Formats: sequence, structure tokens, C-alpha cells
Amino acid sequence: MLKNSEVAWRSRWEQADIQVTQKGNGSFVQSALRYNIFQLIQNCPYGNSTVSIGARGLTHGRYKGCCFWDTDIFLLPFYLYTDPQAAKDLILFRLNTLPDAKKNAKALNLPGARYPWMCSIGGIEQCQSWDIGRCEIHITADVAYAVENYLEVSGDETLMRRSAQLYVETARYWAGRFSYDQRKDVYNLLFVKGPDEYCGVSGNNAYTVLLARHNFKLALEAVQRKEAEAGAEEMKKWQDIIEKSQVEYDSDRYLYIQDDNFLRLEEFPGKKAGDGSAAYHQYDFDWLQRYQVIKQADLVLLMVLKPELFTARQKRAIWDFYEPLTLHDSSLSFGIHAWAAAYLGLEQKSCDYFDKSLFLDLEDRMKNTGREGIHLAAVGATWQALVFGFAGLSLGKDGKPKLSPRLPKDWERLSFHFFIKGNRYLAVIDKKGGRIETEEKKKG
Ligand code: IFM
Repeated sequence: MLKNSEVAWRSRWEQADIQVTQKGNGSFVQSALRYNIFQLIQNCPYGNSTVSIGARGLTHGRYKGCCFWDTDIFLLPFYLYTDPQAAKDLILFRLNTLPDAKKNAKALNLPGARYPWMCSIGGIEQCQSWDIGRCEIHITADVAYAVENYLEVSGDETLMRRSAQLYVETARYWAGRFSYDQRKDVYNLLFVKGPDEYCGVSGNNAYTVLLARHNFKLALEAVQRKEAEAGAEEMKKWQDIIEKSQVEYDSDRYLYIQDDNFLRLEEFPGKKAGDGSAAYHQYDFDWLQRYQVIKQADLVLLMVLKPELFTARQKRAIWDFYEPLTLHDSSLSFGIHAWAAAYLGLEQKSCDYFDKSLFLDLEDRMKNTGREGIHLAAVGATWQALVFGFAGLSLGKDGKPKLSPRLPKDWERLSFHFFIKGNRYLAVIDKKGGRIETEEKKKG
């Protein structure tokens, strides 16, 4: 058993390791990175698609051990690029729980499929609270986004039809969830909570509306490609909602507004404790929701997940407006801000946020790692900040990988392997720039 374990670990490390050379010594980045990668490898249920990964992995029972969008948006990319089979199992978990997602929708008197905010074994909603459990509905669009991401990067055609079915059923859910306002001939997404959990229950959260529109598009395209079936009437409604759903936008400032309430809120009069602990330990959520204060990356996250939705000016406006208002009271926030800052060329900010995310658990930066276990989504976000932010790895229009290096000044070299469409690549970034070398075709 020990021998088999050694072989398995060696092969995982060969694929997942990241090597960083920094100027001088005394930096712990390399070891901290390996600690983070170790957690990602260690907490994955390899070879088992009947379970997913809980918010604290296997390190703690916080949140009753349940899984959230943390897996689809924050963790999946690591597995997708370093171990496509592990990613496939995570996607299969969502595909296998589509019947449960349909039960969740039905329980709320809605058509289609609604993915649970929290799930354990199976996909039945486990979250009991009304505001988060019923209203933090972006998870359904996050799952559709993750499935698309998986298909695109892995090139796996075996899950195409099942994925198309997921797109269609989730689009049916969204079509039932938007409210039509016939006075104005528009659709509103009411009683919704975005990723920023300090925003209360609001209307037209931009993150959710824009990703739901994308979910409709995925469904329409899948039906057009004949991978799934849907009626002409319902498809017309999906298109109608894409065109008439509402997101507030301030054209003078090039700024997308987080939700319908945001500009009506007062300036935040509070102050976060200096020890890194979250403001919700000092102030009640009810009080927090009345101020312009943000718990975690919301529009900043959408900007990196779907950069094509925003112009360069709009992206910068999102950063300039929302970043100063964000308390990062969720561990999901730092890594995403590091990625976004690197993307925008804000080197110091990206390094500061990267440091916060990378050492979050090792240095107990949120003052709860001992009590609550490893913040796995933050670990996944750290990996994305490095690979997509600093190295700038992306998939070109030709389907080939490319790099846009934005390394911190004191990093001399960065290298890592990754898979795209079954091919194995090596990315190297050094003083000469970035290059991608093609390696052998993945076996098996
Ligand atoms: O999914 C997250 C959420 O975004 C913030 N609160 C904790 C959850 C589990 O990590």
C-alpha cells in the first residue's frame, strides 16, 4: 500500500507541481504553494463521482461538510488543468444530481433544475436559511459555467449530450425565476443574493443576471446544435429574457452597479477589527446589509470569469469602485482580487492579495483555520491567481493555450505543467518572456 501510495503521489506531483524562483532567499512562496497544492490533491475524492468536495474538504465539518459553488468556480480549474479525470468526476457529480436539482426546483414551484446552494450526498438542497438558501441562486448558473469550462478545456465529447440537457433544464429554471414586468416590458430577477453576502436580498444582482443570460445562451446553442431538445415557445422566452433582463449601469462612470439597491445604501460607518477576523463577528448581517460594504468579490469575480462581457474601461471602473468597498470577509475574495489586479496590471495590489490568499491558512490570517479547517476555495483561488493572473494562461480563439505573463518583480522564473484537450504542456516564464512547450499526448 505504501508503494502504491508513493507511486500515486509522485504522478500527481509531476503533473500539479508549480516551481517559482524568486530573487534572494528568505521567501516562503515556493513551500506555501506546495502546501496549497498538497491540500488540493489530498482533498479530492479521486475515482468517485458520487461525492464532491466540501467547503473545508476533509479537514473539518464546518458547513456540515457540504459542497457549494466553491467546487465549480474555485476548485474545478485546478483539477481541469492538472488532472482532467478528477475534473470529469466533479462534473459528473453535477450531471448525476440533475434529477435532484429538478426536485429542488419543483419544491419551490418552479420548472427545470435548480442546483442547491449546499449539498452533501446527492443534490438535494441542504441550506435551511431563506436569505442564503433560497436567494443565493447564482450557483445554478455557476454550475452551467463550470460544465462549459470543463467541455471546452478537456475537449471531452462524451459528456456533451448530458451537459446539453443540464443547460436546458437550468435555462427552464431561470425562465421560471425571472419576473416579467408588463408595464415596462422587462424581466427582473427579484429576491436575489449575489456572491457578496452583505448585499441583503436585493433585485437584479448583476453577477447573477449576466451569468443567467449566459446559461440561456448555452441552452439555445446546445439545442441549435441538436444536442438537446426544447420547444420553440420556451426558446423564444429564453431569448426574450436575454434581451430584456435588467442590470443597472451608470454610463457616465462606465460602471455596472452590483444590484438595484446598491446606490441607495449609505456609506459604511463601521470598521473591521485589525486582527483579520470578519466584520460579521462585530456587526449583525442585518445592519451590514444597509451599507455600501462588500463581503467578497462579486462583480470583480465576474470580470475575470467572463472578461469578454466588459470593455477595458468598464473593468477598470469595476475595480476602482468596488475594491475599496470590499472587506474580504470571505476567504474566497483575496485570490480573486489577486487575479483581477494582475489582469489589470496593478502589480502591487496583485502581490498583496496573492500573499493574503497564499498564506491564509498557513498563517491563520482569518483567525479561524484551527477552529474551522482549511479554506479550500481560497486555495483554489490562489492557484488561479497564479496560473490565470500572473502567468496569464488562457485559451486562444484557435483553441490553443497562450500566456500573458505578469510576474511579480521579484519572481525570476515560474514553470508548471497543464493539460488542454488531452495534450500536456509545459509553461515557462522567465526574463525572456513566456513560452509554452508541447509535451506528449496524455495517455489513457
Ligand atoms: O460558498 C461560500 C460563500 O461564498 C461564502 N460563505 C462561505 C461559503 C462556503 O465556503
